[in-house]
Amino acid sequence: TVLVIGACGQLGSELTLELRNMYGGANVVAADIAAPKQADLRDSGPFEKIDVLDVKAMGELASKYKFKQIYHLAAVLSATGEKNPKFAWKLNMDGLFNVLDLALEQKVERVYWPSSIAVFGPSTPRQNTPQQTIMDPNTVYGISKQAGERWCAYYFEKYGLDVRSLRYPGLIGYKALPGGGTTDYAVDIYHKALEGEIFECFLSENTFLPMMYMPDAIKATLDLVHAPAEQIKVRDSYNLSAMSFSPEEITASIRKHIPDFEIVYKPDSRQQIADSWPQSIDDSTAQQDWGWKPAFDLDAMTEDMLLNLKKMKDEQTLAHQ
Ligand code: VAH
Repeated sequence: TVLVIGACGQLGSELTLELRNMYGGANVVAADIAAPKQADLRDSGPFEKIDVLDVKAMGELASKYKFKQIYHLAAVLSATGEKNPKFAWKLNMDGLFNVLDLALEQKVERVYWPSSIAVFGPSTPRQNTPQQTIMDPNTVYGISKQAGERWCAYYFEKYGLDVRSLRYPGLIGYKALPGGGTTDYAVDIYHKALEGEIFECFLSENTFLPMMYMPDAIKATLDLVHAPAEQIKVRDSYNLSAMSFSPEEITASIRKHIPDFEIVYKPDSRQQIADSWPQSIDDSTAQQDWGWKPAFDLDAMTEDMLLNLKKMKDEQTLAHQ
């Protein structure tokens, strides 16, 4: 059985659905602090309401199902974390410790835990950021991801736990709305463009950030988890990349489909977070070690996002009639 913690989140909901396609719905347990709202997630397999900080409940869950793999995706993201630093640190770190210790106890074969480009900071080289480089994150989220990477490497080296990790760029998907990320303007922009609304962008027009379309992020995650252990040379977290773009560039891409789409730029506190992150990532180590190769560039993502968002909205309209 496979456990996905944080299964209702932006990444978790899509990863759970893909894992259920691969392993069968009944073999993938979705766990989160609140029940799923998405019908396909709710109706495709078992759900367990749980707080990853509740050690007792986590132990009972593991005894009930005997997990072979655990994907631990529950975390507070960058922007939200800055509003509640101590809670963000507690959830992100104690949640990880609970999962790592549980995995050791239950002899779980594989643990997956996401890191982020947020582990890099203002002194990190911002172009083609290397796999090994200076890391001075200045968000609680980034600090928790940097510390989390060190602990994952420690549990591998000291206890032999096969835990694997990717430093995701900003992730863009159409199924679940994101929660509190600095890159999430790039999801909201598609919804507003489709609704014919003017989009207020909280980053300035030339803010370049590493980004990835959700299908590529899901493929990278499953390719990494399923790669033979001897191919995995990086045990803190792999740099991962697909594209980099600015609000100006995603706007131009959208206008190829919706010519009169309008955007206004109103940078807020998230601008400082974005300015502390890399503008492009060198993921050659992931390419060499386990054959990573993205499929979607900006225009391919825009086309697929608008097509699927429109389909979802039409279905929702039909359902409400
Ligand atoms: C965030 N979407 O913005 C997340 C991600 C690289 C960004 O870590 O916090």
